[in-house]
Amino acid sequence: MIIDHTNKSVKFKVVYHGPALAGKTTNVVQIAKKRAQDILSFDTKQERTIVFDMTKEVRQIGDFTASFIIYTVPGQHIYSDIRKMVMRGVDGVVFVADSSESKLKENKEFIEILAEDLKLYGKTVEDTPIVIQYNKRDVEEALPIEALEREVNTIGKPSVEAIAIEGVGVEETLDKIISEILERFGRLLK
Ligand SMILES: Nc1nc2c(ncn2[C@@H]2O[C@H](COP(=O)(O)OP(=O)(O)OP(=O)(O)O)[C@@H](O)[C@H]2O)c(=O)[nH]1
Ligand SMILES: [Mg+2]
Repeated sequence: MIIDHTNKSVKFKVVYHGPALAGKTTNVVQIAKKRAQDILSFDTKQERTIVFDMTKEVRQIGDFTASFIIYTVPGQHIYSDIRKMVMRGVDGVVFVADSSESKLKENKEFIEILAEDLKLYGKTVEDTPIVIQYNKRDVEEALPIEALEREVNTIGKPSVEAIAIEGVGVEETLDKIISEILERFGRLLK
């Protein structure tokens, strides 16, 4: 978080985390597209993220202009150093889970990885605004939400259903993480 009193602005860093191919980049592309914004992407020829993607959302909150700089991490394990680097200074996390039954193990593993990545910077899952997005609700092998809540959301965070490729749930997820971040920010100011 960066607060600039002179310009009455505050900047927050939002990171889309989660396993490879879950749909993190798809979310950020949809967000950028809706705002007719450019997206800064670093990916391989197969469109796998190797560094991060980045876009931003700006909202007026009272006197303050709040900017939310949005990043994705690469989900592939070979890029774990980059993933950790992107997590530096994070204010809020969207954990994108793939709803497919075959991805359950990976989702669960990644919840642990998220906890470790936060710990690197002295943060905890409990104290960090986190929203879980159950993406790919359209696939045939999508697990019921109750099963995902029980198996993946072991950290008891708010969750949103999505079909990011169609833009479904993308804005709702972003709104949710922004409100979680602002709520925490409000508490810090008290
Ligand atoms: N069926 C379906 N496919 C989706 C959905 N969202 C994303 N995809 C597809 O899933 C694949 C991976 O999406 P990405 O957004 O690149 O995944 P990522 O999480 O950024 O992956 P990494 O960068 O490797 O970590 C792409 O082929 C997307 O088109 C969805 O809601 N439903
Ligand atoms: Mg990606």
